[in-house]
Formats: sequence, C-alpha cells, structure tokens
Amino acid sequence: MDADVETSKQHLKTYAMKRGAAAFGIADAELVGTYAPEGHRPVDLLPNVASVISIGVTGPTQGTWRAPAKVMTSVGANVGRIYRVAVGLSFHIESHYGYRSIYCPPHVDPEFGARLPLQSLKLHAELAGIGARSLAGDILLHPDYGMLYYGSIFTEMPLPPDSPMADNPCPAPSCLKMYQDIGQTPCQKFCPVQCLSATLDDDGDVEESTFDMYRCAELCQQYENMPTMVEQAIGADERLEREEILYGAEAQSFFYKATAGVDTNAQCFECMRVCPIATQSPMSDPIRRGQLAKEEAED
Ligand code: B12
Ligand code: SF4
Ligand code: SF4
Repeated sequence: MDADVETSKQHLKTYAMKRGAAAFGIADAELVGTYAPEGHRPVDLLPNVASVISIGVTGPTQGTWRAPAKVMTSVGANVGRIYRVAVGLSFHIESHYGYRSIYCPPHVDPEFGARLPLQSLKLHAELAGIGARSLAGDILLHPDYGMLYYGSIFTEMPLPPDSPMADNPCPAPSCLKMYQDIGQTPCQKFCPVQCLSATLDDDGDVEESTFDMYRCAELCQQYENMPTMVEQAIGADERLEREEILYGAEAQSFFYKATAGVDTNAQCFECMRVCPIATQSPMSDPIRRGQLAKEEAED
C-alpha cells in the first residue's frame, strides 16, 4: 500500500472520530469472508468489496450503568450514534473518493428470524482490531473503551487492514482472582440465567468457555415480545382477556418502542454491568474521560 492510501485511511478515521466514533479499524473483506458462512460474507452484500471499516461508539454513561434494567433497555445502547457515523462515512467515501460503499445492515436476517444476523459486526470489529472476545458470551471488549457498540461500512476502496488485538483484556485481574476464589467470574456469577461458564488456567488463559445463547436470548427478550403476545391472545378463553393482551400496557409499550425507534430490544445488561472492563476502563467512563481531557488541557 502506498502513502496515499495511508493518508486516505487517516482522513477517514478523522472523519469518523469527529462524528462521534471512539474506535476505528479496517478488516480485509476477503479475510472476513473466510470466517463468515456463505450468504453472510461482505461479498454477498457488495460484490466487489475490498475493505470492511468497523467503527465503535462508547456504551452507557456511569449514571446509566446504575439504572434498573427497564431504564437501561430504553437508554443503555448507543446505536443511534453508530448510524450517524457509519451512514455519513459511506456517503463520504462515495462523494470524496468515488468508491461504492454501503452501511452494513446491523440487524437480523429476515429469512432466519430474531437470532441470526445478516452480517456479524463482532467478527468485523475483531478482525479490524477494535475489540476482543470476552467470557461474557463473546461480547467484545476494548482495553481503553470497554464495551463498544459497533457498526460497519463495506467499500470497494482498497484500504490497509489492521490486525486483531494482540492482547485480550478479559478476564481482568480481579475477575481471575474471583474465579480462583469461587470458581466464577463476575459476568458468570451475576448472569440471571447462568448461561455463561468457563475453565481458566492459573494464568487466566481460557481452557474452555461456553455460552448458552438461547437462554440468554430468552431472558433478553422476555417481555414486549410480539409472538408471545399473539400466542397468548390466541389461547385466551375470554374476549376481555384477549383484548387486555392485545391492547394492554405491554402491547402499547411494544408498539410505542417499535415506532419510536428505541435503540435496543435486548432487555439485559447484567453481565456488562458487573464487568470491570466495560464499566471502569479509562475511556469507558465519561467522568474519568472528562477529567483526563481537563488534565491534558491544563498541561
Ligand atoms: C441477535 C443479536 C442479539 C440477540 C441474540 C444474542 C445471542 N446471544 O444470541 C439478543 C437480542 C438477545 C442480543 C443480546 C445482546 N446483545 Co446483541 N446482537 C445481536 C446481533 C444482531 C447478532 C449477534 C449474533 O448472533 N451473531 C452471530 C454470531 C454467531 O456471530 P459471531 O460469533 O461473530 O460469528 C462467528 C462465527 O459464527 C462466524 N460467523 C460470521 N458471520 C456469521 C453470520 C452468521 C449468520 C452466523 C451463523 C455465523 C457467522 O464467524 C464468527 C467467527 O468465529 C448483533 C449485531 C450484528 N449484526 O452482529 C448484536 C450485538 C452482538 N449485540 C450487542 C450487545 C451489546 C448485546 C447485549 C449486551 C444487549 C444490550 N443490552 O445491548 C446483549 C448481550 C448478550 C450476550 N452475552 O452476547 C453488540 C455487541 C457489542 C460488543 N461489544 O461485542 C452487537 C454487536 C450490536 C452492536 N451494534 O454493537 N443480541
Ligand atoms: S445479557 Fe444477560 S442473560 Fe445474556 S449473558 Fe449477559 S447477563 Fe446473561
Ligand atoms: S466480567 Fe468482564 S472482564 Fe471479567 S471475565 Fe467477565 S467479561 Fe471478562
């Protein structure tokens, strides 16, 4: 890759950071395609794709981490900011550099229901070096920014790829200590449905880890779940009972959120709420981030 391409990469990174990204990395589209199954590779979305740009935006504020689960479901995720950065970047690459680009759809594949994504954003971010898989069901963690929310842009523009992170911040030293004491790390201990487990050696290296994603998903989507409401309504014996299911508080809340575009439909943050990397790494904490910025400005 020549110097021009490096300069363009830096320019795109600056653009993304100014719009609100905290992390930026590039993965080679062909490499992503060697891990993703057919139908879910970048090339299945953009035939001449060369690069996958992955961006990360920061997660909840310190105040939000202390809120009850239903409040976190409403304001914990930060997906709106991803949209602004990633859609902007895809237009910017087309208009400034003349390469076709697309904002990667972040949601599930309509052909396969509520569990399988069109594209794995975690895979993109991992290969682009802006997160490593944790013991909390493979949620990616970043040593400085904790738990980021990710978005991707696919582009025909050839860009120099980054490498996956050399070190994984998970498990944190305090988590390893807890594991040695009680046989569980904080995310495992406080998961309400106990769907996480792992075996660690004395150095904290993972020998084996398991994640029951269906149990996690059931808990994450236990209420305001339209198929469940419809099923209950069909099974209701009384007309009044049926009306209460279809028009009552839970249904109203579901439709309100669906039409108001609330950021997440996942109703559990417990593994991350107790994770020292997600909540306390220096740049994940807006209070510490502000203090660091003030200290830098004073120097
Ligand atoms: C569906 C989904 C959910 C569902 C189901 C989750 C589940 N555990 O099954 C629900 C709603 C329950 C959920 C919950 C949560 N989610 Co969610 N979720 C997704 C979504 C849309 C897909 C995740 C997924 O199933 N990936 C498929 C797996 C198999 O991907 P993978 O491990 O990388 O794939 C590997 C291989 O299988 C293969 N592969 C590659 N591509 C593909 C494609 C397919 C289809 C398959 C089968 C395999 C495959 O290659 C990879 C390398 O080995 C992603 C966004 C996205 N588009 O990626 C967000 C995402 C994973 N969720 C996210 C978050 C934060 C959460 C929650 C904390 C909720 C919250 N409160 O915000 C919880 C955490 C749960 C947990 N412990 O993992 C973030 C994670 C960010 C991070 N730092 O890692 C994502 C990336 C959204 C985002 N924009 O940032 N989630
Ligand atoms: S999101 Fe909730 S249910 Fe899923 S692994 Fe984390 S704590 Fe467990
Ligand atoms: S609490 Fe966080 S750092 Fe600790 S083991 Fe779980 S995911 Fe890893």
